[in-house]
Amino acid sequence: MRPSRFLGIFKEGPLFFGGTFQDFEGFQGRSSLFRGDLPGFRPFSRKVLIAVSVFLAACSPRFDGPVPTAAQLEWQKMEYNMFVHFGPNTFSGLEWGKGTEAEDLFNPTDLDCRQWASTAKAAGMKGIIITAKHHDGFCLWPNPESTHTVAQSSWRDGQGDVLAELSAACREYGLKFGVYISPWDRNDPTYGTPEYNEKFIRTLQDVHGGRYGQIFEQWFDGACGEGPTGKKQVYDWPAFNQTVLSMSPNAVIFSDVGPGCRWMGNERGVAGETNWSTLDVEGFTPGAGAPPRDTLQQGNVYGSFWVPAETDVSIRPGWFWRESENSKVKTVEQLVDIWLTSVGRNSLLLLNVPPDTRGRIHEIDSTRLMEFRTWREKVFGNDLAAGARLRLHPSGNLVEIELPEYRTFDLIQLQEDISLGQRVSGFKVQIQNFDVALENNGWLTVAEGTTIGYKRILPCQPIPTKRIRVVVTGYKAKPFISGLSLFSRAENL
Ligand code: FUL
Repeated sequence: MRPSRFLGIFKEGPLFFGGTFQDFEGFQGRSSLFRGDLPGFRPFSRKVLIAVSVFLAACSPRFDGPVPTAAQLEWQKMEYNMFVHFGPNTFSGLEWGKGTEAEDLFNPTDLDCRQWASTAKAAGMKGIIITAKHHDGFCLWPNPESTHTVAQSSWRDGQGDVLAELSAACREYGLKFGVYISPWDRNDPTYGTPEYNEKFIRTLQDVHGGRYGQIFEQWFDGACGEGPTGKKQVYDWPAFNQTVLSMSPNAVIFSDVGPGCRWMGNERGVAGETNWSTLDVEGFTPGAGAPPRDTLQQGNVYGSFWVPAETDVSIRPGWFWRESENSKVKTVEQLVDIWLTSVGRNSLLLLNVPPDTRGRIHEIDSTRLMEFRTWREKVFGNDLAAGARLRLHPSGNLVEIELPEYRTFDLIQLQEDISLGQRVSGFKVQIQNFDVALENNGWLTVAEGTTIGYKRILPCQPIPTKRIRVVVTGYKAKPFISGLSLFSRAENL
């Protein structure tokens, strides 16, 4: 590789970015960047790679593919949120309540939404999404459209409102607040008639009307079973979406096909190794009319809409708490695997942590969440790319870094600047080590893949090296790698 084909970059600092043009001293114009006579590497900061990427984007041919909205970009950066399944099922042990349960069944003895919020915060999560209404139809708030709510229960003499308490707790702890409102309703007598759609729209309006503050995500499950009269509902999805967006314009709407974000296709926490944030949605609906599951897992390379994947998975076998599963809370190792196959594969992780019959997150679950956070801090808190120097090929196809000394890592994290769309369709990460690779000038491929997206984390063999390069082998448009980090499980645990 001729040095004249690289950009020289000159600023000290760690290897992660997020900066602006102003952060880059040499960013005065093209000539100051293309330093054809550069003998070698230059130190760089985390702020520089993104600045150069954006500069290259400006020089690149127009890219007409989908890009995220500001709300979707913010959403993606959250990375890790808490899902809360709570309601009559918590007390019955059912996963799908029948809708015939007496309202008094819902009777938490010590509800503490601040404990949920403080746990989520301490776990490193950024938001909480609660089942305001699950398929049994029971509403955790006094929904004037329903006669099957907390208002009809004797819990707190019918004066309780879980959404009010949780939204206030989220505000207090600096978390975003989201709601799951199931269209499938096994209690409502109008379910199966057009009247139900009108009622459901008014239900959405009630929650999004402002009394619970801003709602960052509306979760729509696609399930469409029978109601109390044995009829199924024909859902008016366009009207549901329009209602939410008219009242909460920044809400990201989850469903099998978005429009804000999509179901990732399974509940095991394993997103596709190839995972495009773009999807073809025309002709599809949530539920039975959704695209095949492998499409949901992988997205569509030339999909015409930006519909990033959300990975929902429970910390327990079931979605709702039951005592018998106290011994089955996922281990740190399982949670780490899920992190690598969700956040590490360009999706957001929505981890379900169901409160118990007291209305508190059980000690076993909260302890596990803290252990998991400690793991992440130990491993991801020590970026072995710190202090490295960078060379970036103007094409964007090659990023090469030189470490200050030999280092050994077993996880490689890459990021694309997705504000410019998702572009990379193939890449290799190579290290130089003449002891293990005699040919190809000592370069050895230690990881390779297809998509990168917002974040991609790849395990690799731990081989000491000073030089690493990312070779982009396929792309839809000029690629913009905006982050590269190196971590070691072996050395930090
Ligand atoms: C599913 C529902 O049927 C489950 O009960 C659960 O709420 C899960 C997150 O979505 O489709």
